[in-house]
Amino acid sequence: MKLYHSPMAPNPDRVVFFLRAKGKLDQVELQEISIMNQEHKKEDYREVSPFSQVPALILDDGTKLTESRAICTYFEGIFPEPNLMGSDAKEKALIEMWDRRVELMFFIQFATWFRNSHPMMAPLEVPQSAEAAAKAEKAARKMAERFDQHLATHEFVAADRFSIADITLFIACGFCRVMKWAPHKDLPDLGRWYQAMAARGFAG
Ligand SMILES: N[C@@H](CCC(=O)N[C@@H](CS)C(=O)NCC(=O)O)C(=O)O
Repeated sequence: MKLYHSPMAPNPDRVVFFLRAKGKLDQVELQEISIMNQEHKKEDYREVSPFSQVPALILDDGTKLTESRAICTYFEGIFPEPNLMGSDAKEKALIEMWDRRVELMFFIQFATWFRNSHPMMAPLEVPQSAEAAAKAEKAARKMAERFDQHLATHEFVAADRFSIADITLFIACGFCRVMKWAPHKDLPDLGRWYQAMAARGFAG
């Protein structure tokens, strides 16, 4: 199995942190792809990932998985312990619900803000749109407040135990640094949860 990843990029980190939380990072061959050097746009990588995105996992039989959550689902199947995606129907649904909220309502909003406003992203997001950035920033900030409220009464994001939803939110909060924003420093309950997650060591 070969995992193409880019350290510090959030979607590849999601997979790497997930594997580390399972204690299985040594079970895959890792290959780094530099997004800033546009290695992901080269012809040979396009054969690995048709949308030129990282991460990508190539299985030993040649199957290509190129969505971070799908890659995590595969690892959950082959490395079932510790369980990070739910062990019964209700838990699976709760964890998926929260993980999708983090991804769709927070992380993607933040990424839209970042990609449409940061000069470093200009070559990748053509054309950048100030209007899209402003709308997405508002949505991301609002969602961070909602997570803060949720975490005031919950130790974990989903299902009252550590799961992929915690990993996804942890990465999203950390990635906010690229816009000089640290939601976990602004918001107290998000901050308490973030420190507890950092102490678990899955981020390396
Ligand atoms: N839905 C994909 C998104 C992957 C994605 O957007 N990866 C980013 C890095 S975090 C990327 O490859 N960006 C390159 C580009 O946009 O040109 C997943 O979750 O795997």
